[in-house]
Amino acid sequence: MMGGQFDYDSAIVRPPSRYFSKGLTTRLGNADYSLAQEQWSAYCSALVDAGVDLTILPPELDCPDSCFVEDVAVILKDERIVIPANIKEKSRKGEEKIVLEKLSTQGLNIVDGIKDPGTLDGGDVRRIGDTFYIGKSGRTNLQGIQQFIDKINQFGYEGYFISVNSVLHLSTGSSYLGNNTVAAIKELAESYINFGHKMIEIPDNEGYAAGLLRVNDCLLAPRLNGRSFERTLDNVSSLGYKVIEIEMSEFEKQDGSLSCLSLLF
Ligand code: CIR
Repeated sequence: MMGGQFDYDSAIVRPPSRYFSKGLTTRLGNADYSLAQEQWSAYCSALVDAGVDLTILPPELDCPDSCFVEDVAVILKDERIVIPANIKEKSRKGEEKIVLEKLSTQGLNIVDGIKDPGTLDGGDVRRIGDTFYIGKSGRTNLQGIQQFIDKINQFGYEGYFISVNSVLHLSTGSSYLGNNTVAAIKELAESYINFGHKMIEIPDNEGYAAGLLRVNDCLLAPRLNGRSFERTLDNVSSLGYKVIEIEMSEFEKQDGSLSCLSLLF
């Protein structure tokens, strides 16, 4: 355990479905399909530049949110274990099938997943070293969290929940950057600080920038409508990663952030 947490060589991704704009959203919605495809391609290129081999699966036509693969499972990459999530939203049920099949053919071991009445979206799970934090959110409930913690305990990890109220998932409002340092919006910062982590606080007017994604020595950072999140970029610059900015306007409209577009291992 505790190989480099950010040493990834593989990822599963799925392009946006042509019904992408019909997906769940609490925000603007109405995403543009061809722009989303373009942004998704740039995202994939960034993962490849960061040293990752991609497995591209087809979209699930009945599930407009199927590009958000992070939500369907949690991978313990050092142990090559996959814990299937249990996404609460009906319109997303079934997205996991092809992803789990593919991970299994790639030699990962799929264990029993989270079961009703427990619900858990992968986007609510963040790992920091030997600890997993799980967002108690509109999607992930306490039963789901308890089941997840029981499972990871068997592999030597511990888990704690963090309440998430102002954003969709824990990953929407926070990301782990390495060296015990987390970037988080105000609502979540205090919890991580109480658990002993160093904090790069995301300014209120740059909230979407909390969804950063560290992959090997690269840090993927979102850009919205052609604009960089300058203060956040400035704050993370001292960490020394190669920053790759990705335009995310269409995914933001559907409540998605950088991490949700891939399952890395
Ligand atoms: C949903 O509401 O489920 C999708 N529209 C967005 C999911 C984003 N996933 C993530 O942040 N892990």
